[in-house]
Amino acid sequence: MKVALLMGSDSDLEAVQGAIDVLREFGIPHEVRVLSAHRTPKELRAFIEGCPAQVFIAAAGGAAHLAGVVAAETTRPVIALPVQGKSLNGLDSLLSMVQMPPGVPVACVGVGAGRNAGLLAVEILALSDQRLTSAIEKSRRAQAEGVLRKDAEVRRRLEERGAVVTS
Ligand code: RP5
Repeated sequence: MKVALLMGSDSDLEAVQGAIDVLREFGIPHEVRVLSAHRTPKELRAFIEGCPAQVFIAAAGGAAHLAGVVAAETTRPVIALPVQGKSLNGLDSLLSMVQMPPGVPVACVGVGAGRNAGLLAVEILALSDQRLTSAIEKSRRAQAEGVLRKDAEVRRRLEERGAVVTS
């Protein structure tokens, strides 16, 4: 198991799904758990102590302490994934996570940015895995080709409408 993916509630699963998808795409062994910094603090600590993961992803909403609590219990990298809750469009989760006081850092991706959390975990693992580095490079090339195909398609449609698309 390389990545531990923790979420504070099962209601976070939708936001976390993008990270799970990425880890599957890159063939990264991972474990997904619902463990809360507030509601199950003892179980959370026990899990981190026994967990062999090299990277943690911690997703939570509201007063989102999960990532900071995980980071307090380990020196391995922790990626915080703020989840949009019912009240403040996720701004509460984002600020709770990104504003860690000095000494115990977490990396923080955007609100609901599950895929980026997964990709960042893969990039950290790739530091010591050339196969993963190559896989990331291949994925970036495919992504760029997708954008260039859209560029050509948009330009073609605009040309059809008589819009000027070259300077
Ligand atoms: C947080 O409280 C969880 O991460 C979740 O985003 C939020 C709400 O939890 P539920 O009331 O949906 O279980 O701890």
